[in-house]
Amino acid sequence: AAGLNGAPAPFDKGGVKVALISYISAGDFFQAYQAGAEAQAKALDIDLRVFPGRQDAAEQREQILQAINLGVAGIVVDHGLPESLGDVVQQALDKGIKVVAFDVNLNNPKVPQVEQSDHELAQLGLEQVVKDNGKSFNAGYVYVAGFAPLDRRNEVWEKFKSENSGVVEKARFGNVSDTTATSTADQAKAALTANPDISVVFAPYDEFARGVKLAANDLGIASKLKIYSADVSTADIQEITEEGSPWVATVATNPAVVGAVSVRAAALQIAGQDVPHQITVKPTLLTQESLRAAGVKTIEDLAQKIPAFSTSDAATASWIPDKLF
Ligand code: SR1
Repeated sequence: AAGLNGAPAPFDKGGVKVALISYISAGDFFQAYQAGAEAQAKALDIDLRVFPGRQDAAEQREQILQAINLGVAGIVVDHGLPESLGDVVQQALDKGIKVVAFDVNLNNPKVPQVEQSDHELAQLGLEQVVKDNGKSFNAGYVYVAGFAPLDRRNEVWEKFKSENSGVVEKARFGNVSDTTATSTADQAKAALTANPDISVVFAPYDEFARGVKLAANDLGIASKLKIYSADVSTADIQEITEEGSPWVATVATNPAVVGAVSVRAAALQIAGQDVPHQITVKPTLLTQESLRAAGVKTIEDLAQKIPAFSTSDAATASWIPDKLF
């Protein structure tokens, strides 16, 4: 380890051990998040230990204990179930390990919380829904309770429905697993077959939207449906912009930027510097129309056109390199 010139201890010497402990690793969002965390760690000469997520709460707990035993200086906890993490995270804090949480409410004043401004994300998506469809339509809604970002987005959906009596939720479904898109597709097929009058699906997670699109294509109803999502990846951009795609808008951050912000928040704490308790990376509305018009084909294209897709000013300091993408 070479260390960083002008950085505070222990980053002046380098090789600081940090663990990234995820609940989910499968899917574009989580792979890009991890890649961003790795890029930021490399720039800080951090020895990042990545523990893969397998949607297994017991394994994630065990991984936190393993990280404590490895003698890490910091832990980034990416998603998970708060009820199975509270006590092991407290053990880490008691040992002086700095902890950052992304999208899991650890409810601990010592743990900064990173999120993508999920209320705003859902609000922007639903404003586009109204712009395209008015305030009276039959909807499908994809949701799985218990994931902090989905629960926050759900609060906005519930409020939206209560304020718009013409919006009727005809079906609710969803699954989060290592095969989220295909299992959601099976459920969507059943829901859309049983409710042929659904014209809008709010699917605020890209794996959900991918599943609904698969179902719509299989059923031959893509031209009668509009899908609104969260998240973006190069593969998503391809699916949104292809001819005849029912996936008409998404609201997203660059997940790699969010991964980088999470590692920076851990680094700042390890260096003894202040980090706000709530750290937000703001999302941007991306419509099918705007992506096509701008000729955007990849996340890299987005990063060139929209500054928020290449970097964030959250959790920065003069000694932290933050131009990574
Ligand atoms: C199962 S939770 C999935 C969400 O986590 C991140 O916040 C992404 O935006 C994704 O939509």
